[in-house]
Amino acid sequence: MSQEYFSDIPKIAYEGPDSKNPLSFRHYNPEEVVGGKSMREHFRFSIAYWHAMKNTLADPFGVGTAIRPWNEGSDPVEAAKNCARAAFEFMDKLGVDYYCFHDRDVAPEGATLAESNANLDAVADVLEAEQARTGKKLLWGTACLFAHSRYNQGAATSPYADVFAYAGAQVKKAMEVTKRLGGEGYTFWGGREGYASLVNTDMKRELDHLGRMLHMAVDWKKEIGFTGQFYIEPKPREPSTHQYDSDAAACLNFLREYDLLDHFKLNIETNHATLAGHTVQHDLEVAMGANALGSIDANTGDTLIGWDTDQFPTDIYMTTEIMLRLLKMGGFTTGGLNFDAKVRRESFEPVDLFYAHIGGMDAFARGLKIAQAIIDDGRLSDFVKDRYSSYDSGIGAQIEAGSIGFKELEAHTLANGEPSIKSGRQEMLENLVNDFI
Ligand code: XUL
Ligand code: CO
Repeated sequence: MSQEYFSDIPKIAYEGPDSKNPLSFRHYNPEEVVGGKSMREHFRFSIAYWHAMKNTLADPFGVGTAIRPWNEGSDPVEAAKNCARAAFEFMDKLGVDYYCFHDRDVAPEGATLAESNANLDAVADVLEAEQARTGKKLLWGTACLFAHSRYNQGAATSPYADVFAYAGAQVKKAMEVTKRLGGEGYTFWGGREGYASLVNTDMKRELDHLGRMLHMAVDWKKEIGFTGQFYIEPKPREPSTHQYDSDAAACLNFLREYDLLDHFKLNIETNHATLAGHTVQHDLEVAMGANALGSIDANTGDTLIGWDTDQFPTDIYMTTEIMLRLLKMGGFTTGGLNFDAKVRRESFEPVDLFYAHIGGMDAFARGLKIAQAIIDDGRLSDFVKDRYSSYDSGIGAQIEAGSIGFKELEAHTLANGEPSIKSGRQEMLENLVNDFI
């Protein structure tokens, strides 16, 4: 290996809950088996290249603060190659197996599409070599269709057909590079696929165009033999005022309407669900109900700020809620837990990237152990099962089977009288969950 960027940081090891070493895992023990599977297999942790390696920590009020020596240098493609090497050194020391990227995170945009594509190929050579050297893998790739000024009014939903064409060309290349690197998925996050105002927007036409773009991607996937999973990542707003993929339910409706549901799953991001006025567990349940939960962008927001602050997840209640759903689903297949999170601009040193990821991984390890204990205990799921048990036989079973209608419901009610119902016991169950935390 060439230059070391984290020479003063050792490989992060599991030291157990009593360790006082902040550069160690207290709970994430990759080979420890929980519920029949190692922690490493449960989580399939991934770093988000754009945040971990590239984010300068600028905000709307101030310049970047981050010290990131791997991004320095006068030749942008050489700097991008150094960044790629630093990313693998980081993943290796952290013990994370996967990464995710946008095309423009890993290689700089050139003056033309041809130049941008050549830059991407040149850096992909390094990524491929580093993957082979370390065994690390690409969880998913994506195209950045929101940063360049040409996309200021959208990409697939831009009013300008030439912009649609540029975006399609960019997705085509990003898919090819993702395939070349053995990517297990490909994500579509509709950064500016929405509107700032309806005063100048033909919404129906824009939605049709978005459907067209995704169909073209499905066609291209077949043509090049890319077998990774496609994901849509819901988010209600920011940067656009309204984003068409606003939440899990809106995405599923869009996919059904445009006959795309067979080809896509959802990549649910914690704080996007919160911004949509839901909880992450809500959007996970909506996705699971349609058999469409594919992957998770793990982060958290700050309710006092209300922006997409992309903070590292440290809340054990939240990780427990996420892991309860993931265990219920039987775990990831192609997806994983991608830390779409950035350190605060006050935490500007490279070592802060380690503290942040260690914290997220430990929080999920605790969430997993707690969720498994709640499942093993069985009282919570038994309660829910019992709550719906009137549908297991009699009139309930007939309703579920679709074998009766209003006439039978009327006859039943006339004979049955006033229904007897039981308490929902919310507080008792909240106490029960707390007993495990
Ligand atoms: C933005 C966001 C993106 C996607 C990938 O809020 O989450 O980084 O994950 O485009
Ligand atoms: Co995301």
